[in-house]
Amino acid sequence: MLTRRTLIASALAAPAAAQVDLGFADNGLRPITRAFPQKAEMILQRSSPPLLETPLSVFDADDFTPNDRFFVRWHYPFPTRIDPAQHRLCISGHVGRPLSLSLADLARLPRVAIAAVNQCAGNGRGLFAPRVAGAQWGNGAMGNALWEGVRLKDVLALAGVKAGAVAVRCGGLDAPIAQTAPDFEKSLPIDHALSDDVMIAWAMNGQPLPLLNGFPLRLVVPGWYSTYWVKMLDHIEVLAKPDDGYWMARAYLQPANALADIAPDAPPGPRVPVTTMRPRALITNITSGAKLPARPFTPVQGVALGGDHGVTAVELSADGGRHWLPAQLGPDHGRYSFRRFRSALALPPGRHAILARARNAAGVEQPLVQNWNPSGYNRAGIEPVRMEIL
Ligand SMILES: Nc1nc2c(c(=O)[nH]1)N[C@H]1C(S)=C(S)[C@@H](COP(=O)(O)O)O[C@H]1N2
Ligand SMILES: [Mo]
Repeated sequence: MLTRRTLIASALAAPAAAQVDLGFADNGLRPITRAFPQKAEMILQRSSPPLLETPLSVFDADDFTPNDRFFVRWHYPFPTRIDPAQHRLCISGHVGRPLSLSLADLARLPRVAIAAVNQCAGNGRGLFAPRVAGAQWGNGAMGNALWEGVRLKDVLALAGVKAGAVAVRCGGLDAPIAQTAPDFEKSLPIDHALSDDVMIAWAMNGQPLPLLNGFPLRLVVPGWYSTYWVKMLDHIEVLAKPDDGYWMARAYLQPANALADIAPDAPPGPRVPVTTMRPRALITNITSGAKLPARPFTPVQGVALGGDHGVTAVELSADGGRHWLPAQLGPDHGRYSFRRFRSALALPPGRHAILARARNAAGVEQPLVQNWNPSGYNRAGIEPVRMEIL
């Protein structure tokens, strides 16, 4: 399965000129690109290292996001040529037996497959008001895939985690250009690293990982933001003390409350690492600003994610949240997957703001008012779609 050499040739070539309107009020149009290997049409946020966003219409077509439309995010340059036969995953640190595992070694462990949403902690950042610095994503810095591989805990068991371990730090083949910049490494608390659902994946949607999505191996941390889903995974270090590295101690911190919400003019206050995702529903068949012909019922559909618990309900409102109508839910691919919803609303001619609200199995529901924080993380509020019936 992992026999071919992957080559990225024209990856960093100039983008095409087409523009797409993401519905930003004052945040500009985005160029469309087809210039990246193993990727079809994507919204270009940055060429190098690449930031590629999935157009919302892709989520309207399927519960699973095709690999060639799946978003891409890198902090640092990464190798563009990887020989899977030479790749090794090294396990070191607070273990009884340090290991260097080939892909063939990993393939001998019990296999698992989990459908899970990979969502950037900054998904929707470009919609924050007031605006915040960082990649100006619309809501396409996410995707749903069936991930296949092995459990992290089974790999750690091979190495033998010693008593007193507190965290598991993971890193990949990418590296900063400046020697002084910190390597991109992320840690999971030991209890989470040893939980059943955290995976080391080599395939998504039945195919080897695309190079840009982490070929040949990546961490998959279902229910947690994708900053932890380390790509091109090549080293795992078991730590006997908390990770004080830049990417855990200084970056990806959010206000220490459930919604990561803080007033724009408030002092920073206590902060905690970004971890679990919250429920979200996004309407995918109507874009903001659409003008649609009048008909008895206007179809409204989209995708929802439940965060770290499954989606239990999606409700729609066309009157600012006074009345809610339950939408019909599509197939259940497991608690971490996208769940589709569909309904039809009787909308009279005029302007409307359609609201879709998701709830998860823990009873967490999307708030009407958007949360805000200066890093643009954990966007969780309802996303109104403003449209007009002619
Ligand atoms: N090695 C490595 N892994 C990484 C990153 C990175 O910069 N390097 N970025 C993380 C972040 S912030 C995101 S949003 C996801 C994006 O995953 P994708 O490119 O497969 O969509 O990768 C994560 N894993
Ligand atoms: Mo991210």
